[in-house]
Amino acid sequence: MSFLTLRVIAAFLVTAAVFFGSNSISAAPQAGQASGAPAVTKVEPPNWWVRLTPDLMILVSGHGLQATKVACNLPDVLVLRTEATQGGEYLFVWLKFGPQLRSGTAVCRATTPTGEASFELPIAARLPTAQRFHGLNSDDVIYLIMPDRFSNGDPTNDEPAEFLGSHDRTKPRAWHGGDLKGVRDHISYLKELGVTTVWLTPVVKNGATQDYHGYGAVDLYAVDPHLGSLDDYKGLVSDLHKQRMKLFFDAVPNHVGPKHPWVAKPPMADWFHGTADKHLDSYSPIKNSFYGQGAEAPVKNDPFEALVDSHATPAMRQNLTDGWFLGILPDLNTENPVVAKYLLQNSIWWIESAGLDGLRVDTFPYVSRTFWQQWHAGLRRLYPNLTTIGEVFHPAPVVTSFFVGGQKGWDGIDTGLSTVFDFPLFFAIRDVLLHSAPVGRIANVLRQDELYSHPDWLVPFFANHDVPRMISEPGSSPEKLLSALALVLTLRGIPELYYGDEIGVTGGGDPDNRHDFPGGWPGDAQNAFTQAGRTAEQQRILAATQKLLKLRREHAALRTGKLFHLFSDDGAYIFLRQTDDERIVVVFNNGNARRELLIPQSNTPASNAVRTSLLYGDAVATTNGK
Ligand SMILES: [Ca+2]
Ligand SMILES: [Ca+2]
Repeated sequence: MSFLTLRVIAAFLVTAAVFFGSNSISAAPQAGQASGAPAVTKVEPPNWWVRLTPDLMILVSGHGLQATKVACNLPDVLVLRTEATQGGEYLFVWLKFGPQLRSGTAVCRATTPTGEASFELPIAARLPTAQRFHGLNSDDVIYLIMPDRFSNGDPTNDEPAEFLGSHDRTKPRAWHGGDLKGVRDHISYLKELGVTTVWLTPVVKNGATQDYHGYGAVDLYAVDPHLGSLDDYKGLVSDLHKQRMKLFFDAVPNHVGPKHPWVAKPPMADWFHGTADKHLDSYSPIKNSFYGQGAEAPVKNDPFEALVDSHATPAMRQNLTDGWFLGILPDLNTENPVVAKYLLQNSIWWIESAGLDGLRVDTFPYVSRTFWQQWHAGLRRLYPNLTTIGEVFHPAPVVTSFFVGGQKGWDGIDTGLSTVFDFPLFFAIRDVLLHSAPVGRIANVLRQDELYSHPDWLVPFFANHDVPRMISEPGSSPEKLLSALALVLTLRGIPELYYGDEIGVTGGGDPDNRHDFPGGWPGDAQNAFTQAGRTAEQQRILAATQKLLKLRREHAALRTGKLFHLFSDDGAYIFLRQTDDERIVVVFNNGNARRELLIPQSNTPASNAVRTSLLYGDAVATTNGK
């Protein structure tokens, strides 16, 4: 039997403020376009693939597009029907593909009362799927990067011509110049660190000067020019795949940015839930006191209780699912089948374009479960192994598990979602390490694992881009950071780490938790990507992180072993992970002094162990088989 041990020096009370990290930005109306001869300005999707789907819906933007007839030149591209909206500023074209379809470019002509306009749809053969669309399992470790803040691989794209004034590294809410090439340039750093999967915050084109975070989309079919091009994105995935690593795309079907052209001119009257002038706010009307919570209790998480409650009225849920997030972000009407089709095709387009292994799904509970069921069914028909991880920002497993697929909720709906980020464990780890909460809180989260169809796919984490850096919380320390790291890397699931925590990057709440990675920019005072450039403290934290990741790689029990509680009280938690070949015990002491604990071995998976060897840490263990 091996023995692995962790220690923590001290614990103090702090308050963690957690909130979602999008910025407030106001809608700007688009200039009106005179009608006249028809013209096409945009085609969505811009291209497609042979034998991927039997049909396709195209959204053509422009003006004068009141087509009386649309026909395409390829014999196996059949126009089923069309619909012009907004006085001819949008034209929907539903295509059906014949069985003989070959790769090529379909040229489609729209005839209108004032003339003719054409658009092209390149249709390509699919790339081999063997090395793509694999999905994740507990052998993987996710590393979250906000690409604007990681590394500037291409200074020429720091301030694209259409976004003058957007770049300023001295301003925490401005674009800083990091990009896809910067991530690509540091794949060897990630490989040496020991993570397997990169999750990038959204790379789609954003519209406001403060949208460096990516959550204010204005074009769902383009890479933001600050970050690079679609070819840069495909190249990043290709380079990661060559290293047997994976890429996650951050999908946001709930909303777009206020500057999206649709907000001023929606393609359909009910494209959004409400309008820029009149809409609900996503904050629930449910007061804390409704479910017996203290009315004065600080709000630390999103209010999803009414969604889970089979007794709630539709009125109690509507603000959550139909309201504009933060009262600002335009909420897509995912009950409109045309919107749903657009969003499914958009996800397929990104997955197919880049060979993605999965999607992180933003603001999951804010979208109807019927939409998720259909969206996942559409994705799984093509990519059965794809992993989707939902963001459900809530501390209760009974709430987070409600949104995971593989099981039906009270509404009879299986959302199809692979798994969720383990926010209950996140809250427990932070409360234990930072607020002196009883360590038993960790076992209390784990005992509820059977609420999930696949607890082994849960994503334990202690930090992301929406919460203050662990190391900078009041009362925190490098030892607390390392304890949090060790817990998420040894408990069950697919762990997620947040860029920079491996070297102890500091920072408070958003946007202070999104500092530039030191050394990511030419001329940076230090380069923490290299050992020579790291401070002694950064090197110490990095070496410990690498060591823990290496142990996880080398010991299947830490990845796939069954987890047993051996001991739990206010100050310590001891668990064992077991496979057929090994047993590893993890000892977590949240006190500032050594403890001696006597753990009965009888009738536990440790029952006949007579020898231990230390894998990590500085505890001493002796066993006598009893
Ligand atoms: Ca750049
Ligand atoms: Ca919504």
